[in-house]
Amino acid sequence: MAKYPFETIEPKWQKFWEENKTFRAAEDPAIPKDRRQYVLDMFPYPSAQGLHVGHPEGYTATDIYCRYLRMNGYNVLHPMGFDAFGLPAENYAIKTGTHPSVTTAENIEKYRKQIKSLGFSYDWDREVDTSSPEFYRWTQWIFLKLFEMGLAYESDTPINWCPSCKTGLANEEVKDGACERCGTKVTRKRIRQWILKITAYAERLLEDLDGLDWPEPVKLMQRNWIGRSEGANVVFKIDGHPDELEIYTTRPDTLFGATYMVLAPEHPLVKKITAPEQKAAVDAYLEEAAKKSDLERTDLAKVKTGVFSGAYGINPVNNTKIPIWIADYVLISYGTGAIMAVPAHDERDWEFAKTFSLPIIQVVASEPPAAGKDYSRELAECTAADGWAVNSGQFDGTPTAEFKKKITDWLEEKGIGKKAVNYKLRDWIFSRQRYWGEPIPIIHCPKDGIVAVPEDQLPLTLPEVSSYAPTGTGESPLAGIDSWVNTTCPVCGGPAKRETNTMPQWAGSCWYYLRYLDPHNDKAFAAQDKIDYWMPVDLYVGGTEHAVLHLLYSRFWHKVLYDLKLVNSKEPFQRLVNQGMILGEDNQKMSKSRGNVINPDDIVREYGADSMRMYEMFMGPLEVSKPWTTAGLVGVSRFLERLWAAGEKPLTDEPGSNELMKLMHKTIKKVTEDTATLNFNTAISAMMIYSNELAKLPEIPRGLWEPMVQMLSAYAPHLGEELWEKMGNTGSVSLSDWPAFDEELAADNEVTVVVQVNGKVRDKFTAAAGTPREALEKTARALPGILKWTEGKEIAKVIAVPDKLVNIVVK
Ligand code: ANZ
Repeated sequence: MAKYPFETIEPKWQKFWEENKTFRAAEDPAIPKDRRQYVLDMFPYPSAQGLHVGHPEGYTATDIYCRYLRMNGYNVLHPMGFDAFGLPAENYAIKTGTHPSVTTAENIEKYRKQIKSLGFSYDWDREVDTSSPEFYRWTQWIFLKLFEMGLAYESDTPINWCPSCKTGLANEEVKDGACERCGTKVTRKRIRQWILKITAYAERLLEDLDGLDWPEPVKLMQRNWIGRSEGANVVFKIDGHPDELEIYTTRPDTLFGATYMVLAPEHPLVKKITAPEQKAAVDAYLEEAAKKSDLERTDLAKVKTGVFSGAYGINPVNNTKIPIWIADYVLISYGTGAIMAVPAHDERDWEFAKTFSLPIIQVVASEPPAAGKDYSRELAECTAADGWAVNSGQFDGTPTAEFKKKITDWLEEKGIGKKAVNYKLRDWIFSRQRYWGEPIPIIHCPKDGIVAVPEDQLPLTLPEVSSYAPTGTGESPLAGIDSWVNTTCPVCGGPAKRETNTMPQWAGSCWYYLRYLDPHNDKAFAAQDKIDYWMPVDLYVGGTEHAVLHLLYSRFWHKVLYDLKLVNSKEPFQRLVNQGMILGEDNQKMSKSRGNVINPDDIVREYGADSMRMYEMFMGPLEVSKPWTTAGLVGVSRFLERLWAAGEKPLTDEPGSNELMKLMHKTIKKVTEDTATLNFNTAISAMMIYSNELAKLPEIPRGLWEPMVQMLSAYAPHLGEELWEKMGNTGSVSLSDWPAFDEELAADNEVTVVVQVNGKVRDKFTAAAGTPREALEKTARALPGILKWTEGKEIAKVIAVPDKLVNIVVK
């Protein structure tokens, strides 16, 4: 078989597309809104390692889809860029002294080349680099809008601190108590921070999830992260004290079971109500608690600690005096920072009561209370489930849900309580004490306080520094550059100092999808008409790792821009698809230490970009994780070789047999529907079956060959272009119309063909009814689920029963 010359074809067409700007997107007003599609990839962080096989997976999927849409008359926006601020470049700078901008530029160059070598149809004129001043000028501008709206504020708070990266971390960046990046145990450090008030948007971030076409697990993760909880705030009097103590509870129905109360160590009442004889013990406890992270404090498995304040609260439902304790399992940052403790029905309170021998009173029973039944005995274990009230005075027998409502109404009537909603979501710690990020455009003036850098002075560019190493004092390396730090106040003109913290790595990706719309605009982050033309993003494809970070932060920024009437949609990404992970041949996650990493460059060099693209799409459904198999890759590459060979055959103007005509219409229908729904693997199988039939002919009817080449061009665009040209066409196949099919001819349905190895069912595939034996056999043999069983074995016999099954007998 003639070797398929991808080495010459692929660069040839890449050059053609680049020179002709084939995939430039323009805002043609004649194309109606529903014929415009904005298809977005999660842009890469340009690391020193270069692209990994996971990148081409999502990028190929969107590329096929975009090519399909264009050929169907859609105006498609499909851009690419680089998320270029971040720690690796900075850490490398600390080691080698190379400026992060130098390393970043080199890495971007490498990524761009790699991405281009895969033949994706991006509009490269729209490329963005979040670390370029032209880009981050607008990141800073949006920050100033947040500041003007009171959504960016300074606060001296204890934050998560990574002692190794020497920087503050957002809650989202802490995994199991350790720094997400380096794995070092996170500690608490009180430093001055810039914080974004994402909590002001909690309700809307939650509500608007409903209207999004996103994978349910991602929505669920966001819902849990936002963590809406409904309950009541209840006011307790403090015995012999003028102050009152307000608590938050989700179980106001358990008020009769409150046997003590707890204040968070940081609660302002601690100092006021602590009895003199308890002061020494309380002070010692506060000091210990300050050293722990929220995670350590709330860990259920940890031994509960606490100290008695010496004061008593008065339970409003029965006027019982209950002791007020101070304990670090109550967080100051949630609810009111104080609780009523109901050990019978709350696990944490149960542990605490057991530790400190506090009373436990059951107030919920698992069945309606029977007359005469005794509920005064101590429970054997804590039960959090709903049930019926007991030991609750006139409310006995009331079901939990009803009781919650009743008691809340009662509290509201008395003016000692009210309905309350709380969120787990915390405000976003937005400053980093590092160099390679956007400088925060703020000036500190001794007279005027915190002042915004005037917009016309943006971008506020990063100055050169001699050392990139973090100072570890809680200040960024920028703090060491006097000439940059010392400035004048824009309000009074007096001497003032610049903010030296930088923004976190998430800042640029919060809005990059908007910059693609108008990347060279120096008057606005994007022109309004361009935003109106394209937004929201119709399809966003990327990995699942961004479920709560990037995808929540960008939704928040987008809503702020929406409130400022700067964007036209409430949500940035209407539809989200998560690609599955590509595993190593050993079914394990690819990693250097396992030595199972596949380098896309090697594959492109050896088999060509089209084989790489086709194979990654043929491996299985886009959303599932699947292992790499070299045999599978070779199979796909042979398929492309056969197509190439078929393309060398003479074309005839004869129409071809009725049978083939029918198969053509069925194939077009299948490929059309599967491509539109991102079911690329099954579309590829259909093309394989059809083209194998065509390849058997001595001369191929033009009318049968042409649609094959067109459909192929979405998947294997270089080969598609070359075959199109060989047919005598001029111009790009990607500008031709997607082939149409005749419903009637395509009708006759598909069948599921079961594939057995030695009589055991191992896989199945769908094929057009009537697909001949040899075609079934070929498809069956190439299935990844079958190769597993046949590789390295001798195939003794293959039995194919059309429309039913293929049985492969191996020795
Ligand atoms: C009494 C009670 C009885 C509670 C019961 C639970 C079960 P979510 O669902 O997470 O919102 N709580 C309130 N504020 C707290 C704080 N700052 N730190 C730690 N715990 C706090 O949980 C709300 C429940 O967590 C509240 O309801 C309160 O305990 C506790 F059978 O009040 B509950």
